Amino acid sequence: MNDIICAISTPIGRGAISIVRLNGQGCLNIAKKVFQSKKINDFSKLNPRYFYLGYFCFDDNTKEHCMMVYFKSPKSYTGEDLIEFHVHGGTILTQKVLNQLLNNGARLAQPGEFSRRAFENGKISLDQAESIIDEINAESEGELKATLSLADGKLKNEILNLQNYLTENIAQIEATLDYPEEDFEKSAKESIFKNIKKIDNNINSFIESSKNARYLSNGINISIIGSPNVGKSSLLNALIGSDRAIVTDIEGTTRDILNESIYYKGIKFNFIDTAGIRESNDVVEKIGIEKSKKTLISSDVVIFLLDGSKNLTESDKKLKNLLKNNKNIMIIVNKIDKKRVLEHQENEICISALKGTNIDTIKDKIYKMVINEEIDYNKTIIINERQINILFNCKSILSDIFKSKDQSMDVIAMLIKKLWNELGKITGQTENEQIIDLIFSKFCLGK
Ligand SMILES: Nc1nc2c(ncn2[C@@H]2O[C@H](COP(=O)(O)OP(=O)(O)OP(=O)(O)O)[C@@H](O)[C@H]2O)c(=O)[nH]1
Ligand SMILES: [Mg+2]
Repeated sequence: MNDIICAISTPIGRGAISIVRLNGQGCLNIAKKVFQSKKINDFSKLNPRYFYLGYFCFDDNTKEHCMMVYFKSPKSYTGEDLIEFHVHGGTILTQKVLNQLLNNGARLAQPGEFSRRAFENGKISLDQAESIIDEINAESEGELKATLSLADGKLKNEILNLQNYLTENIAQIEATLDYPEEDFEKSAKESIFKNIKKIDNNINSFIESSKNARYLSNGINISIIGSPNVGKSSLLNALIGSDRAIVTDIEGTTRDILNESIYYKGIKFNFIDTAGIRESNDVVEKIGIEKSKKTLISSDVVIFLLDGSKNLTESDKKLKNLLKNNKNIMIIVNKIDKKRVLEHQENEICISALKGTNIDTIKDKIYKMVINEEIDYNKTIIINERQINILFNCKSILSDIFKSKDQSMDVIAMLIKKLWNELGKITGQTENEQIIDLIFSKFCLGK
């Protein structure tokens, strides 16, 4: 039987409430020693999920007014008996409550140990555990939305359905092995490959949904590149709606990279203002220019900014040439509040960073360029890298299955079993112990 563990489940520091968790069969025996309430005569008859107001009692005879709630196995987060003490927030007090539980026989939980027990007791699958971590760490509204639906077990259920489907196929193959007449085998093979095609379609749509994963988690990196004085820093300020970058009419004002982020339709847009690119003898400016060129490589979108009130300069022409093979490039003509001198540019967007004209058009265009279509959060969106890798492994097994059409039923059955196993890694059914350990070690203490 698992031992009794405890941990502070809320962030350490000053706050209105702190929650200390105590978990494991027999934890009521510890609670009995430290908690008193007028409402409780007999701890074995506690009302589950009921907030008891009472006192947490310390060995030095001091008491803390607090609440206790009891979750009876199996209806708890971990599937085991679980008690939460809701005490006044504060580092010393919360630590004192924890120490009292430790002194009465509980052990300090490892990070993620509550969730690990939930997994071992079948309360959550591995993908659900991962979506809980991703949910806690979510950095954008979009990432949060994607993880919330998975935490409910949507992916787990879809994977289990696919596995059941495969199990039926394996059963069908085994039946043909018992009746090796050729006709029977041929028709069985046909129906099996039809089913495998359906599974392939499902995996494809999972992979398709994960295409936006990187952008949901890390955001879109957008660098603003151009010759000196075209208005790059002014554009950054207009995009983020704040005077973050220094703007002057002196060429070479920006000498270092400047990063600022905003959220647009739930996605994080990371804008990078760069030093104007030109031939320069100034040592500091030269370093800045080299950095500007490097940011090009790590950008998802490059805004190439031009000054509409001037003709193309030599440095504009060189830059245009440098950028011509870049795929996500936006040509933006700035300063349209002034008389237009610049010749028309292909696919240009005209703006005035100074007056704030057409700034939202840029944001919309970036979203469409990268995300392609509006994200449908009702679909299963897989954003977890481990799960995405497994899907690619499944694709490669599927391609082996398709190639095995002329092989014996034994070989086909072996490959289908391999696919079943690979899918099981997503839910944790067939994942190896080391990876499971690694996943739970990413949890915070008390979760
Ligand atoms: N009329 C007008 N002036 C602008 C506009 N955008 C920027 N400017 C002016 O152009 C000058 C240069 O602007 P910055 O934003 O510093 O240009 P930059 O590209 O960051 O320049 P460097 O950092 O030196 O490479 C400033 O005087 C701005 O006020 C615009 O849309 N219209
Ligand atoms: Mg600048």
